[in-house]
Amino acid sequence: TTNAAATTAPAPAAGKKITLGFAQVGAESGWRTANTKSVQDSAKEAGFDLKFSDAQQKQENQIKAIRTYIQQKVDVIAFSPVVESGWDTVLKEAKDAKIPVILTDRAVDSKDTSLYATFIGSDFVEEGKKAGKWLADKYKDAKEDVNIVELQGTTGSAPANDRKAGFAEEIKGNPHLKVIASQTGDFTRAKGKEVMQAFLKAHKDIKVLYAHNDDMALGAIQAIEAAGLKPGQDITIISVDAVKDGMTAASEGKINFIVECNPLLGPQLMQAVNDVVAGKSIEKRIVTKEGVFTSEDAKKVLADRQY
Ligand code: GZL
Repeated sequence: TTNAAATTAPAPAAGKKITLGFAQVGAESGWRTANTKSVQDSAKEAGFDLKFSDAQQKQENQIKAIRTYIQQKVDVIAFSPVVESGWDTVLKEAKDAKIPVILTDRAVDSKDTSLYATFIGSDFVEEGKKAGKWLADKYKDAKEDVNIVELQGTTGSAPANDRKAGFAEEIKGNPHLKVIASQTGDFTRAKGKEVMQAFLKAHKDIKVLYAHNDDMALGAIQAIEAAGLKPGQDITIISVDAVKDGMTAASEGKINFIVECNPLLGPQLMQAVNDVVAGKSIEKRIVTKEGVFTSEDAKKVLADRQY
């Protein structure tokens, strides 16, 4: 279902204070910072006791945090799985301990969907398709090859897998649109800059950069400018997230198209926590609403952006 992101967190549940254990991915990007703030602010507003951990993008740290929450007998566990695989064992431990689990932001590839109550987050394949469709439209009359380089998100993560697949799906109809290099920048500025430097050294004729998030695009822009090229002009740049710094670069014409990925999942998460604790049945999949922005669009909305 597509639910409009709830604007206010639910009122605190009557009686016992609900304890929520949240195992966050890390603090790798502007998007993650906004997502963490949304979870913390919404938990406070909902009157929940929030236990929060930062896994520094390591799966073993997230698994450790979930085990700690199980020992502490929290009411609900929520987390954003840093990668898609390897969760069944710890999710079964939570299920055996009768602690419901809510997935936010990223998905797991567990076949047993009884291991979690719901998955609240974006449709990353759709995001990749939006990016690919815009590029395919832009180059529908191309007469010669358009060389594309791709900065992938964290290897094995749902957003990296799905944004790559969705994009490839939309450009496959035009033989001139060629992805000549594709490598992970781990969703960070530093790595995005480093990999883009390598791309620029290896390829002289890059026309397009598709970055799976704004932070990698912003790092790549530093590399592109250091190479004496104009981002958004010599190299068309498409990115995902639409966080403040990305939208600022877009408003300056350095990023040409941004696909929004809404980090403000806090209110919907707290609503789901309340429903699960109250024993209500909830949708297995809650998709967040999000749009797209050209440079022109970004100029218009920049001042009003919440994150
Ligand atoms: C997407 C989220 C991704 C963002 C990145 O929902 O998991 O992780 O696109 C973040 O900025 O690091």
